[in-house]
Amino acid sequence: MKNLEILYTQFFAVLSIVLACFFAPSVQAANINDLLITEIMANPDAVSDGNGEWFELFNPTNESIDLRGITLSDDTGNSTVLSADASLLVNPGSYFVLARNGDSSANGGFEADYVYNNFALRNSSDQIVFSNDSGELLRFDYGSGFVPKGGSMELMDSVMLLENYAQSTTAYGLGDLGTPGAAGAFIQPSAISNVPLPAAVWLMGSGLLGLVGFSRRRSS
Ligand SMILES: [Ca+2]
Ligand SMILES: [Ca+2]
Repeated sequence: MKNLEILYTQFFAVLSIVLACFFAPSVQAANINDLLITEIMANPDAVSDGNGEWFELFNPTNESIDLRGITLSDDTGNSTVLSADASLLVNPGSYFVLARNGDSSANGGFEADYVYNNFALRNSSDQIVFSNDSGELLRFDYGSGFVPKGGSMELMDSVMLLENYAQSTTAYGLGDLGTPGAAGAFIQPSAISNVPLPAAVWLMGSGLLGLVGFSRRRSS
């Protein structure tokens, strides 16, 4: 009877470990579509649009996301490939500012993380689209009435819906309103974990417990 109990425990311990290995979920790497477009300055007032337009990304995951080789475009002919010598990383929990002009003495007074060409943010309606060879990865559309003069629109939530953006109230540089590269005045999206606690951990744990129970019975 004791031998049967030991066999029974041993069987379930091994079964648990086999199941844990079999069903262990693959860890999904953070991707472009995890990024949030947290701020858009389409119509600066302190300087020209050609100098002062920018938009901001936030990486809410716990992994760096590489923008290198990604195409930034709209639906009306603006298109540019984001290039870099090595990588173009948006770090975990960090903001990243893409701008038309990286010279802080000419762009209204902010630091850009990346300067793009052949991409403008129209003051009426426009799109910000990130894509690669596989297709679109991230998209934001805005229509007429969205863009204020001399102020950015900041995301107040973790969902990129038009109604979740509001005009910034914080001045930067020459006096336009916005928080390029920093948290805004509103509730900011918080960093989230993109790696869920795998069920395998629980299964493995139960398997190890089974083995512990087995060895204890043996020693007793
Ligand atoms: Ca503009
Ligand atoms: Ca900001």
